[in-house]
Amino acid sequence: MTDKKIGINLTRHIYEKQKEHPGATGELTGILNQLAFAAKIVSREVNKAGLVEILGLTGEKNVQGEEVQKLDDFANEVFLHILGKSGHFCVMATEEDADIIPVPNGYGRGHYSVALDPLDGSSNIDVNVNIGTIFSIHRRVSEGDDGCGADLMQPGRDLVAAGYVVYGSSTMLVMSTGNGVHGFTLDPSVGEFLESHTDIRIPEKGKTYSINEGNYPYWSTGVREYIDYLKQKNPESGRPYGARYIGSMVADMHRTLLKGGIFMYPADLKDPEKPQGKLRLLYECSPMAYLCEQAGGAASTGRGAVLDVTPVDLHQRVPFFAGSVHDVREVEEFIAKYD
Ligand code: FDP
Repeated sequence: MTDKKIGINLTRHIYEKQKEHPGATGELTGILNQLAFAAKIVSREVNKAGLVEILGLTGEKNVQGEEVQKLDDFANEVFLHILGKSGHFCVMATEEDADIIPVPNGYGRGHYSVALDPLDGSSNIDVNVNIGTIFSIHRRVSEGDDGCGADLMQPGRDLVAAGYVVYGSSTMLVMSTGNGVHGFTLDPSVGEFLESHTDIRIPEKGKTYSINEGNYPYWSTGVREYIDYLKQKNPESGRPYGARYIGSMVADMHRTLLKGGIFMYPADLKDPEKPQGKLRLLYECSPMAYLCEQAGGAASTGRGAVLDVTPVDLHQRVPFFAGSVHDVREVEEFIAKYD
């Protein structure tokens, strides 16, 4: 029998990567297994969402002032329950909770912190469009028993692992532990994530741009000039670019990782309360930036690497431009020139 016939599951993949690091304790393997388990539970619920009473709003608003969907709530509970009791973490944070989340008593504290967007792209839930989970894992920096905010508020450069799960035409887990980016597709018949995309590399230059263009009047001059430029006819440089925007960060980034191009959520003047754009640093931009760089791409705030931003707030937002190196450098040039 060959690996090709049976497939390599996530556990074996992580185990084999771990063997390349003699000092590894196996804790990261345990973490990724628990994340995969939680993702399977959420995937099961997403797949039958139209059939059971789980579509729609809870009637509450989250810390960001956004309407909470029932599936948002469910995914948040599943991930916190499973990860909180895994013994691997000292503290957690999610998009749904204003403050850091302590690990429940009686389950031990581990050497890591985790920040999560349990269900990203919530506005797409009710219309059966891809949604996802994003996770980022840092090694704890505090001492003592319980972890604290400092364990979470670390630059993306110090991540030890990050990834996402996309619940789409199939459920995929894409992650990196600092050795490239690898993708695993859930085989529902055996209930395992099987390796399907080894060492994902982002093409150096893309053909598509991905942005909510309805926000055009609210962008800076640099961003508007860049988008106008992408739409000009210039076959030698591959323009005009095609447009692709799902409005679900995980799905848009998944396409960008596999096919190249650029995904953007710039700062805009639409909402004075969100002058830095919409996407959150800790559990959206940092982990996606980590994956981009691990796949040979780039991720920028427009003025520097996202991974170099030191967080000052748990739910901080940053402008985000990520994907093919050529395209990210080009938007940076426009921003430097016009803004
Ligand atoms: P959503 O509001 O549906 O949860 O950060 C959340 C997010 O989706 C991202 O997944 C997505 O890229 C972005 O917001 C979409 O925002 P716009 O609706 O403003 O385009």
